[in-house]
Amino acid sequence: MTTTLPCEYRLRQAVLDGNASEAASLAAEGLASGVPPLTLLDEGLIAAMGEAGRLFEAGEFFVPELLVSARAMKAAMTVLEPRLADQPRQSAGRIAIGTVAGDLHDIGKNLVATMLRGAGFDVDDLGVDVTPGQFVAAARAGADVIGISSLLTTTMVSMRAVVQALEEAGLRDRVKVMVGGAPVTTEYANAIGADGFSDNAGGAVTLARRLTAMARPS
Ligand code: B1M
Repeated sequence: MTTTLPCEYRLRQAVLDGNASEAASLAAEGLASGVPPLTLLDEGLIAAMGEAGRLFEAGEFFVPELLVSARAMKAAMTVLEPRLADQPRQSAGRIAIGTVAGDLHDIGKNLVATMLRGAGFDVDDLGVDVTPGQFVAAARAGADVIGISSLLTTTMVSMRAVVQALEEAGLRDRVKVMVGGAPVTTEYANAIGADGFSDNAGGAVTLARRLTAMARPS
């Protein structure tokens, strides 16, 4: 008798193998067979990227392997995204989010943006390698919350420059700042004068709701 492994486990393996078409098909198969999109995300995609990071640290994966795994994760995300964001639309607030200057990691930031959209926020995705001036421009354009992501210990220091640039532009009283990314901690967020930190996309939504309520007191 042959047993088929659960879809989320096969999805995790497809991402680790860097097989983008297989990852997209398994995401679709999982949804069609009733696996919740968040299970496919957490136990398939996020688990795979965690393992890819472990293998990279152990010297078993190199940058090309990380890149093909990231590409496979993105292919599966295109399938999952509409299901993660298919809730009723009523603007919960405006958020501009980006990966800090010098940093090109965007998978976590994209995931946070998707979950925020799903929760009803208007999200302005500024992309990667975003300068303090670009964050300031987004705040001037009406964002209630500025979201900054950083995955590198060498780039997380630039988050402080964003908070300072908002202060210098006279916008800090009006706009809230939330930060996240693997090396970031609550202590670090407090130290640079941010208003909040989350270590995952679901928590980022809860935090964004709280900060928006503070930015728009009734
Ligand atoms: Co990079 N990389 N990488 N990499 N990479 C890390 C981050 C690393 C930890 C790997 C390792 O050594 N174990 C390491 C950093 C070490 C450090 O700083 N201490 C590292 C390194 C060293 C590098 C390079 C310098 C490698 C090199 O070139 N020698 C280079 C830097 C390039 C640059 O940015 N300038 C580099 C490049 C790359 C790739 C391009 C190959 C690729 C990125 C592809 C892409 O993003 N388009 C890549 C990848 C894939 C990784 C790992 C393996 C996975 C990152 C990821 O996508 N995780 C990563 C190892 C790891 O993290 N385990 C690693 C999945 C994602 C869902 O999680 O991003 O943490 P995460 O997001 C989470 C939370 O953090 C949170 O919610 C998300 C969802 O739960 N969150 C927020 C994130 N942003 C948030 C914002 C919020 C709130 C919550 O509010 C605004």
